[in-house]
Amino acid sequence: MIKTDYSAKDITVLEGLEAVRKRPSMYIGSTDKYGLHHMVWEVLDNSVDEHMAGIATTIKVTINKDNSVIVEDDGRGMPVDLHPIYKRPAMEIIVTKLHAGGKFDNKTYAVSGGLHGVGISVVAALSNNMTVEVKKNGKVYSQSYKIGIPKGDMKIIGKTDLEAHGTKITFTADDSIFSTTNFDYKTMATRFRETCFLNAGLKIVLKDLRDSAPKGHDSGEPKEKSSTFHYQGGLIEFVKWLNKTRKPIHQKPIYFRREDNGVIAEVAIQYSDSYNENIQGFVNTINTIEGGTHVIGLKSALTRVINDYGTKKGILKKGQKLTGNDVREGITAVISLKISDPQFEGQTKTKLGNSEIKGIIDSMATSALGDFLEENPTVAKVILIKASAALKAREAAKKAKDLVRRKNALGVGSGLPGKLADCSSRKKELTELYIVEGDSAGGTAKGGRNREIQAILPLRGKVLNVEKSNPAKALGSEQISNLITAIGTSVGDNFDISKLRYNKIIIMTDADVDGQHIKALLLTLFFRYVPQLIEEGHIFIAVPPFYKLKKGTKDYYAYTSDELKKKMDELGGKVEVSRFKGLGEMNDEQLWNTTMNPKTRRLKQVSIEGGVIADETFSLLMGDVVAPRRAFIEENADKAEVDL
Ligand code: 0RA
Repeated sequence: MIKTDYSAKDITVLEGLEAVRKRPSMYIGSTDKYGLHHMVWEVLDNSVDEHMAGIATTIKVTINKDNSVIVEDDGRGMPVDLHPIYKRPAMEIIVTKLHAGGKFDNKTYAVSGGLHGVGISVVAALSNNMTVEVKKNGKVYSQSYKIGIPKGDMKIIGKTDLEAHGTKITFTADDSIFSTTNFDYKTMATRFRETCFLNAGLKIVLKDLRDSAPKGHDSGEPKEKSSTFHYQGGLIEFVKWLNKTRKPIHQKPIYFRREDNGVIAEVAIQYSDSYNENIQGFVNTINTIEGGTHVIGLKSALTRVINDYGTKKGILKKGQKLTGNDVREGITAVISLKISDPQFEGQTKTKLGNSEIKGIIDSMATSALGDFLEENPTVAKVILIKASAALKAREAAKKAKDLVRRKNALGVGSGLPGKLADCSSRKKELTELYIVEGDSAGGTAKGGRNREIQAILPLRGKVLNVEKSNPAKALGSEQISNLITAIGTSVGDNFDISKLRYNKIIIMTDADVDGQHIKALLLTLFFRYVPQLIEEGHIFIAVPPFYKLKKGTKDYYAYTSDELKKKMDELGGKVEVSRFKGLGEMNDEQLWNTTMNPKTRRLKQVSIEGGVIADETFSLLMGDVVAPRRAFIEENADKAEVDL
């Protein structure tokens, strides 16, 4: 029978789990909201593996009222038999032993994996409680753990159908480890949708049992939120979904799945009439936001195949050659790889490094894409027409640029836009560029600024929506070219961070609808043309105060209604309160005090999570299709944050 005294082996186990609790970030990435959600991804991955093995069909994830989470699958069920060496139930070993994640059956099928692939034991170690229930052999087995230590032996707690099988894991994240234990429905829904796109046929049902009605708003019954994700079409449905905010130029996505040298590659591509390139890579279901050899291989094949086809069919004239950017204008693509030993590199470990993959994918894609174009001449033709248009626009833009360059060579001056009121210091780490809406606010900002470190670039009128303009037109527009010149880095392949002229680039607009729109246009421009500036934290939003308080002859400011209340209590007596409507209402000194003085102002740093969500956000915000945009704006209307 099961022994209850602890042997030497068990002590090693405890030491393993202590290491996890001592340095949780090493195992789960962080102890903030990202780390918290990684706990769910880790547990889910085991259930997804059961789907990949051809057993599980459905995974149910429930967020309970107390923020505990249930992940339940209909897979084989965690093994419950005695472990031959440890002489304990296998379930207990899997949950309590670090890196026992390697399943006992030496599985080769399972290639899903969270960021760290650390397994269930890490989640158990970082949970106040974990309960595992397994259905198999007509019985229900269960064991509970506290910070990874069994609360008691595994027990049989009931009977079930002889056919029933599966695992149900309930865990409560340890609030002494995590800075938050509040799960975010949208983060989870987004991840599960992606998981289901990448695993055709898998169904994930997400339920939120927390009372989601806003506080103080008594709606009677608690609202139950639920979403079901299930895509028979897998990647094909994924690209269509990514294009839901765009207008596709062919209905049927290009699709292929090939297996070669132990690499399983699946690719789906659909072009839209937009000008963006959106290629999402996944390796063993991990979104490779930083790209890597798989994406390089695909791009290389795409450029070659489309050129060859165009030349062969006489669509391209002799000597005409499409560049990679030409053939990728308007592309939405997903490449999903299953490989046995992925090497992840880069800052966020989301770049595939395996060098052999480039050639493997290139040759697979060359043959598969070639076949597709031959078999689908209508689709092939619209893609070639689109790429040829990009080529023409590029050549026209180059001519225009050469002309400007010649003019500049003849003329004098710094080449900086005339509208720019530059700062005097060239110590880059200290300097800031304020992009200001309108000449009048620009004037105030010029008056109020610290001219040593703060430069002002006033914008006249609207910025072009780059989501709806081709690169030649976008970069040719005066407004955008001024902005890019002032920033200094150039764009695209010419981007050079060492040429950045200011450490902080600060968008300062009114808090009204027009201001929001300009802000969105600028952020779209930055995201599409100089995303590195966002990634490296150079882009900020200035936050002007919302309220002005006047007592006697003195002015005070408040940024939120809470602050307003506090300030009024503090001041006491007769206080005049007004709402700041626009930057134009302030004089130089007020603007400096409230919004520009580095010691007292508020800035929001713009950040993006990257990958699928970032592209969706911007194409939704600024793209062609109106209905989903309305949903987005309504859903986010109450969020003051611009952190996209
Ligand atoms: C080890 C071996 C086997 C399955 C599992 C673990 C397993 C773990 C989890 C965690 C959540 N759901 C899960 N489902 C399965 C294979 C067992 C066998 O071959 O019978």
